[in-house]
Amino acid sequence: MRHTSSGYLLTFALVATIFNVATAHTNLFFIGTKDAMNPKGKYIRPYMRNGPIKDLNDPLLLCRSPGMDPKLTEIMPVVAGSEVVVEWHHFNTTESDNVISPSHRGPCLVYMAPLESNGLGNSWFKIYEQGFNIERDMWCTDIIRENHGKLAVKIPTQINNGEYLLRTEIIALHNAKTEGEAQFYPNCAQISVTGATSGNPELYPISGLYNSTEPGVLFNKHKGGATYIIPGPPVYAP
Ligand SMILES: [Cu+2]
Repeated sequence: MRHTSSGYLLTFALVATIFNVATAHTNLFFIGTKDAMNPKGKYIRPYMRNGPIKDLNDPLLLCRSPGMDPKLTEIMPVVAGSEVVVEWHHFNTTESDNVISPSHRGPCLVYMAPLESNGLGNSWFKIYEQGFNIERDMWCTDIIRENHGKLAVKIPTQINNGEYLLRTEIIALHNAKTEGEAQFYPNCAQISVTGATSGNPELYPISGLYNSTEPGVLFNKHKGGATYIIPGPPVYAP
């Protein structure tokens, strides 16, 4: 059977599109502690899709959630200074789930904001970041895949007690050499912190926090992870 070259191209594009849909993306499924994870979605703001946000002005960059009413989501009690464990998956929790496509390499970042802000305005501080590990030649995404989707994050002690949004974010850099093609995968959980000693972290907005041409967002993966600069403010570490 004879095909025109454009027919081949069309078929190739179609297959590539299906392949992408089937092998991309991720969402935060669980939050808990080292001892026990909570049921799927508990304490996590509802989400509709596992695809990325690419437009830095998209309001979904906040939490990738259609439901921004805090009352839709329960609030997980957390003691300051302890670790919460967050767990991403691609489609499901079977052994064969790849957490996120191996092609989707990049950093993980975690932020907190007082729940009463609902994440709007200057309300966020960064509590965790992991980019590229030179000794292990692994990005944070490689490490969470190795850990079956899990990442442990310490809640700071020098903050005020109260209710917070906990925003997890993966940035997939596989296409990020083109402006506007870095892929952001944010999710938000709701936590209530006790046992903190008070503190005064500097607060930043999510909208406008990243710039489409800064080196942590516009990045050619072939330069290698060792040169990578994680975007956003420094981790709050009093
Ligand atoms: Cu994807």
